[in-house]
Amino acid sequence: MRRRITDTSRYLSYVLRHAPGAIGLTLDREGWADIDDLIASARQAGHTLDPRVIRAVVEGNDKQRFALSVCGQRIRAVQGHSTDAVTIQREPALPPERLFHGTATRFLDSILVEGLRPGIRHHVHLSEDIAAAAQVGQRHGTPVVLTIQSRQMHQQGYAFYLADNGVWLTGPIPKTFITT
Ligand code: HQG
Repeated sequence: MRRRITDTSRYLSYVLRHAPGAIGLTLDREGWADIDDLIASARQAGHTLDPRVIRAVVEGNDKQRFALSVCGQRIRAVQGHSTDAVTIQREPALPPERLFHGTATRFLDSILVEGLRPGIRHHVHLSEDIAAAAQVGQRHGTPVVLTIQSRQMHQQGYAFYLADNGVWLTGPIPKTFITT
């Protein structure tokens, strides 16, 4: 079961965040997909999804990456999108004094010149705690955690959003707000 949960979680991340069109799935602007449509589109693309496994992925996910609608008929990724099909409307939020961004040492030179960029995603992702940021960085190589002066940015007009799973989101971060 664990293996199926991991596989399904990866697959859902791919189609719900990045490439719904790859399986002919339509998401609304808020990122929601009808679960029956999702299962049917996946099947046509040669991938079998089990509704019980989908539910287990949503409920058991370590990072709460996905959410079900109140009626239980729809599913979405709560953050991390790159697809242009989705623009989740979020209320701007007041960030804490500092937030943390985990990255890899090999990106440092570039980041300290260019600042942090969202890359293919819609936002730069930030964590409230250093350990969580270090785990994010580890995905890319030897991790390093950068400190972001988030309250100062906010005071200067930069918008911040808090995703339902506690990940902070913002736009590009100029280097002046970043310390190693
Ligand atoms: C780096 C995971 C060079 C940036 C995590 C990062 C997160 C630059 C990489 C979520 C740069 C992009 C997002 C610059 C940024 N020069 N490198 N100017 N600006 N970078 O995966 O933040 O497990 O798109 O530091 O938990 O690593 O998928 O972003 O290393 O919340 O749910 O470019 O993905 O969530 O990598 O991760 P990513 P991320 P899930």
